[in-house]
Formats: sequence, structure tokens, C-alpha cells
Amino acid sequence: MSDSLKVSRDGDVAIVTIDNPPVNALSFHVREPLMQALVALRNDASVAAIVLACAGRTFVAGADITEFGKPVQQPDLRAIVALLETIAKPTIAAIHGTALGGGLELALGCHFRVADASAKLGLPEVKLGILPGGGGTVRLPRLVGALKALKMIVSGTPIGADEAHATGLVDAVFEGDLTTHAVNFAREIARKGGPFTPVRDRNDLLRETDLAAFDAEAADLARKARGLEAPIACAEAVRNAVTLPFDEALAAERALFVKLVASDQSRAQRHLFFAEREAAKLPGKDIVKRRIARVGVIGAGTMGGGIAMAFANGGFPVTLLEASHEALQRGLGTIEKNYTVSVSRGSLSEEAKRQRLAQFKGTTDYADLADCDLIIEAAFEDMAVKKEIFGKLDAVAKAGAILATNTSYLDINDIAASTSRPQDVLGLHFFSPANVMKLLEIVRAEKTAPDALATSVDLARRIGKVAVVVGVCHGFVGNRMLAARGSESEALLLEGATPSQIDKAFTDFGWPMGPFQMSDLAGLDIGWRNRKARGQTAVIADTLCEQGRFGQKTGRGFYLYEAGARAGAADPEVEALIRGKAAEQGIAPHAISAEEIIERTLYPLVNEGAKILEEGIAARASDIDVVWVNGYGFPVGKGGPMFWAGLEGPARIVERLEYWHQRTGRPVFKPAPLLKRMAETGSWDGGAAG
Ligand code: 3H9
Repeated sequence: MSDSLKVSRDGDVAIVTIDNPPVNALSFHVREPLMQALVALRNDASVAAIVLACAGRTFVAGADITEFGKPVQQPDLRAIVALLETIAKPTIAAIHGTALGGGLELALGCHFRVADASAKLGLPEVKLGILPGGGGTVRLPRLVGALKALKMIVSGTPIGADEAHATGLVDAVFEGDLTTHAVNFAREIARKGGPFTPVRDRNDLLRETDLAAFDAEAADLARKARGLEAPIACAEAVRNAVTLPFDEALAAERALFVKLVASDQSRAQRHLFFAEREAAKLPGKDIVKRRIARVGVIGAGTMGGGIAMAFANGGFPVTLLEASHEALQRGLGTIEKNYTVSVSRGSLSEEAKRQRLAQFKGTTDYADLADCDLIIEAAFEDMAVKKEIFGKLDAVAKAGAILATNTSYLDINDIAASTSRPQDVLGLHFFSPANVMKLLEIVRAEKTAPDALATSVDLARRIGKVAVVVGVCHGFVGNRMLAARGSESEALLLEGATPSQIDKAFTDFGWPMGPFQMSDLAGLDIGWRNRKARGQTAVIADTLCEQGRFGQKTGRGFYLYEAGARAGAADPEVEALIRGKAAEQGIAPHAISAEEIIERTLYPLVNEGAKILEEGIAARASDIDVVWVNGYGFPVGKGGPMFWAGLEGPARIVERLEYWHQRTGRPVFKPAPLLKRMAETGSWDGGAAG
């Protein structure tokens, strides 16, 4: 019928197959022939049942996100689902791969859903800053109950076929050729005869809803939304499904969808969706990747252990090397403990734990790294130590093995030069805890070979990381910008702000925590050690460290922590210390607004990002956004610092940076030429790499 849709017959069962690679999104060129085909089949008396299936790797993975923000071309998804519900003969969605968003909503328009055992089903729209706009919020609760629907829609997390079967979302689960099973299922259902009730008319489960329990759960979810509008709207829409007649609830869903899809938050989240995929693309498509079968990790401390777990979780055997037998046993013990915690939380089975632990081989002998295809050094942050390790690796690693360093700051060109094979050397900068945090900065050194880089990007995806390729500079993209963000924090304290006031400005902005909460969590001694190594000082933080106040781990840092507590309380001693230091420096405190805090911390962050683009350290502004959202908690609803700069108004940012530069003379405030250009053109294009 069209390139994107075929209709075939198996006896009296019609099979409609959507074929719109890569993910069978419901683009206009799918919707139009789909509508026509369904009308024809509804009217065709020789058809007893209709199976709706998809070609390729997945069922429909959603509406076509690239169409958002453009005028809707009819028929829209809602019209197709409404038509499906007028068909008296049985309609069956045959789901393999993922039925997501509009894909699941299409399937909810059918009388029945059957799924391949490995299929996943969900409504992930909330992750794009919207809510299901094709009737998902009103139909899903009718099949799985309002509370379950609420949880699925607000989290956006898909469920597997078995759970979908158990909850009533799918009617049968099959292994083997799904279309054949679906056709047999359809024929059997048609033979038994109707009437077949569309989902919209199944109200039994809704009547059983405990609204008080629903509202309690919704209130809890709203608290966790941290300023995001979509989760709140999702909850409201599911509640409407319970309290309003079907058509009214559907209309209310539509109104919420239209509002959200036009919001800055949704634009920001859609930007991030495409930015993450773009970041993984390298020039030179046909590069042959190196084969990676075994991974070596040097250092079994917090970082090395986490990296080793990330690879073991991704199915790779790992050789873990430590300098001493004791350190190795300690590291392996911590890894085992971490898996045990996952088992006790129910996120890992005993069997999976056993399998993962079986991936590890511990050693203290570099010769044991000879069979590794990738070796990652996660040792002490000291150039002499790194060079010694890379010298040893050069002697033992097999030809073509990728040699990576997890350094956060050091010059990787320098490290590469300590080997005879700089083409194989690059940075793999993981974020702590490395088995949890999504971000991986892949650092391309001057001589890194394109295939070593491409292999690393591919590998990142295989272990579930979001990869961003960056160039060499002090701190790469993330930590270099973090330094720019943090440089004013102490000044703000001395001028009259309190740690809680600054942290609150951050959490009100949407960050999970502010800079002082983050320092207390990470340990103040880390920054102290780094500053000492570089001959730098930070008067307040250094004094706290001298007093043994290292943050949460010592119960005292910028805040006071009750035994075992994660949230700190403001400490009058710290505030007195700050006032004392300010007096010593002759600084008279003044009232500082949240606006000033944001200007003096986040505008320099954006400014540093512009410099990074100018220098070609990042290839795209959107890469920087991916780094900050996945590695540092920049609020997703603001799309990352560079996207947010567009929302905030780049001209305003330049003007305020100039103001602060004039007042303080500090270089972080001197507007980057690219930022000024952005203020004029509205585009980040023009960086060295872009
Ligand atoms: C929705 O349905 C709204 C409705 O409720 C209301 C309507 C009225 N559209 O991720 P991958 C592209 S909202 C357009 O690398 P994987 C993607 O950009 C939607 N394009 O593959 C990439 O392009 P490129 C709700 C899309 O195997 C390519 O496909 N649904 C869409 O790792 C491959 O993607 C979702 O939010 C789309 N919907 O993962 C699901 N989806 O190659 C979104 C993908 O040029 N999608 N592309 O970079 C996913 O979660 C993953 O793509 C999926 C496959 C799990 C399906």
C-alpha cells in the first residue's frame, strides 16, 4: 500500500505491517496509509480479524518526535485510535521490541495485545517533558488500574512482557514467530465471536480505585518532581481518568498535552533526547572498530572498582590489578558488598550477582594484563604515577590494545608520550560512582587513532553510558566548567551569603543539590588536596579542612550532620567563621539575592562553555549540555547550560558578565567572543570544531 505500510492476508485474518525504520515512529507518512487501511479492512466483510504488527527491530516506539512543534497533519494518532475503536471485528496488536508512547497508545486502541516474551511496553513521554497525548492516560488505567498506571506514566519506565501480562496490559505472551502466534490468536478469538469491548468501555478496575491512596502516591511523586511540570500533569490526567467520563478525561489529556508540548521544559528535554544521540556520532562512519573481549582495570579503589563493575555489568570479563594483595582483596570485597546490597534491594538476583562476580579476575602482576583489549588506569591522580603505569603497560599490553586513563585533570598528551604507542592512548573519564553515573567523557588526545576513539564510543553504549567526545584541557569539559561555576562561591560567602542560602538558590533552580551540599557529600578533603597540589587556596573551605571538617564522612563540613544523616543542618560555627574571615579581609557583608547567586555562578559556567566551544574542546554546544545533565545534575527541564543560555537570554548574560567583570576584574566574568556572537546571532555555531 505504501513504502511504510503493507497489508497482507492469512486466510480471513488481515495483517497490517508498519515499516518505518529505524523505530517505526508514527510519522505522517505512516498515519495516512494506516488510517486508509483500517477503514478498508473495517468495511471488508471477508476479513474476520485484524493483526497490527511492525517490521524491523521493534513495534512502534512512539509518535515521531521530530514532528513536535510543527502543525499537526491529520489524521493524528487520536483519530486512528478512535477509528480502531469503531471496528466490531477483533483487532490485535502484535508487539515485539518496544511499544512505547504513541506505540502503546495505538496498541491500546486494539481489543487485544499479544507480545513477544522479550518485548517492553511503556509510556515514556514524561521524559520528553510531555504526557501521553494519544489517550494513554485514560486507557492504560482501565487495563492495569489507576495506581499502576500512575506509577508507569509518571516514571516513564517500561515494563517487560511478563509483567504486562500479569497486570492485564497484554493478553498473551509468546516465544517464536510472533506474527504466526498473533494470527492464530486472532483466528481463535474471531471464531469464539464477540462482542469485543474496546478499552475505553472497560470501567471495572477504575471503579475499584482507592482515591485516597492514589492522591497520597501522586503527592509523593509531585514532591520528587523538582519543578518539572510533566510528572504533575501526568498524575492529574490519570486522576481525570478515574473521576471524569471517558471523553471529558480524553479532552483534558489533550489540553494538558498541547500546553506541555509548547513549554520550554519539553523543548529542553527533547533537545536532550536528540543531543545524547548526536553526541555519540563521530565523523567517518565506516571506521572498523577494534575487538574488545577482555577489559583490564588498574586500581581497585572507589573509582577503579566502579569502572570494573560497569564493565562486568555490561557482560565483559575484567582483570583488576592492584599494587598489593591486601588492596586487591579490599577492592574485590567492596565490589562483592556492592552487589550484595543490590540483591538485598531486589534490583539484582542472586544468580546475576554470582555471574557478575565470576567475571572478575584479580592480580598484582602487570603481565596478567597481556590478554586485555582495553586497559583503564584508575590510579592516584599524579603525573609521575600515571607515567610509570603507562610505561609498564607499554611493555606488557598486546598490540592494538586501547590504553585509557581515567584522569580528571591531567594532560593526556603527556601521558600518551610516555608510551611508544600514543595512537592507542585516550581518556575514559568516568564519574563516581562509575557503575551508576551515566556520563563518560571520552578524551581524544592529539595522537589518538580514529578507530580507538570509535571503539570507545561504541563500548560506552554497550555498557549503558552516555558518551561525549572531548578534547584535552585542564578538567576537560565538565570539571573545567565546574571550576568556573565554583570560583565565586567563596566570594559570595565572604560578601554575606550563607551556604544554605546559596544551596537553596541552586535547588530552587532545579539542581538536586547546591555546591556546598555537593562538597560535603564528595568530601572537602578532595578539593583541598587538589588545591594544595596546584598552589591554590580557598579560605573558608581550607579552614574547615584544617579543623578536620571534611563533610558528611566526618559529620561536619559546611553543615552539621547527625549520625548517619544525609541532610545537614546550618552550623552557626561555620557562619561565624565566614564572618570572621570576611572581617579579616575588610569585607562588609551585604544582602545577596538568589538572582545574584545565579548570575555569579551559572553565567560564568555558560561563559566557560563558550570558551570550550571556541577552542574545539567540545564539538557541539549540545555535547556540553549532555555532559552537564548526565554528569553534574544540571536540571533536565532546562536542557543543559548552553540550551538554558538561549532561554535565559544570551544578551542579558553578556551584559551581566560585563557588569561583574567591571566590578571584580575576575577573568571568569570576561565574556567569551563566541558568547557575544551567540547574543547577536542566537546560535552557538562558529566554535573551532563546529
Ligand atoms: C509520543 O509518543 C507522544 C504521544 O503520546 C502523543 C502523540 C499525539 N521519533 O535511541 P536510538 C530516532 S512521544 C523520532 O539510537 P535504540 C533516534 O533519534 C514518543 N525519532 O535507538 C535515532 O535517530 P538517529 C514516545 C526517533 O535502539 C534513531 O531513531 N516514545 C524516535 O538505542 C534510533 O534511536 C519515546 O520517547 C521517535 N519517537 O533505542 C521513545 N525514537 O539514528 C523514544 C527514536 O538519526 N525512543 N528515534 O540518531 C527510544 O527510547 C529509543 O529510540 C528506542 C530504541 C528504545 C525505541
